[in-house]
Amino acid sequence: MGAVALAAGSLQPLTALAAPVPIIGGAPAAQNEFPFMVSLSMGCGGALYKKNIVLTAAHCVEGSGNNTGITATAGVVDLDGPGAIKVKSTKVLQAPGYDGDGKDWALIKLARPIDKPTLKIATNTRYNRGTFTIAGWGDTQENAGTGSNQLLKAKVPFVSDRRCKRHYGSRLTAGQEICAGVPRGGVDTCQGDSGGPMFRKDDSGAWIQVGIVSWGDGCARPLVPGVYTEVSTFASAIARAAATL
Ligand code: 4AZ
Repeated sequence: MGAVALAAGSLQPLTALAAPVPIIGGAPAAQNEFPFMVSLSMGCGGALYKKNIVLTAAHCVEGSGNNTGITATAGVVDLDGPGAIKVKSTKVLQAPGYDGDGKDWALIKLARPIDKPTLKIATNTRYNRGTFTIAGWGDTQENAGTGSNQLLKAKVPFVSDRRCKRHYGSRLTAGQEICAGVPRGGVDTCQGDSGGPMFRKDDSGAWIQVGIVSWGDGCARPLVPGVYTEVSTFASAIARAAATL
């Protein structure tokens, strides 16, 4: 669905009782730490691809065409806090050929530009490795159903297609999907994080988006990675689609 649900799982350390945000493997993001993060009113996350275009997941939208029914909220970590920038959508473009299996990307055109930094997307497989950052306002536990008002962040390592298929088998569309997760579980995206970015630093130290939160079996389960849209595979299609909006 929406934001990055940094799923905690149920095994919380006792010290978590005293901590302000008792999320295993997750932590609150600082104001302006990820200025490209967007919360979408249908309960998904997204990232500013252009100042007036949000990149999100295809499964977060209902098709393509004029659409003024989505509100994007940016510029804040606290969705209820002051200073939130809220802009309505004008159009939605769902990945051509999307049928629920792979191709899980979509673009949302905004009624006006948001004056925040954009997040560049990976255009080749070079950064499809290493450790990724995930962020979002999604559920903090599997089946919590509530989401978080605060933007949360966590780090998850790349998981190879071969290892990811040990759990998902042929349900994983290798080449269109990239997996990430901690083998022991406890850190993950979850419902409400869908559409949000998975990103890392590139060689110049700039954030680069390598994934879009897409799906998984539950959240933060041991040996069950999260599945993300492989952005590099769709980079040219995304650029071409954006140019038509
Ligand atoms: C969801 O339902 C969802 N653990 C998103 C991410 C993951 C699972 C479910 C990955 O939107």
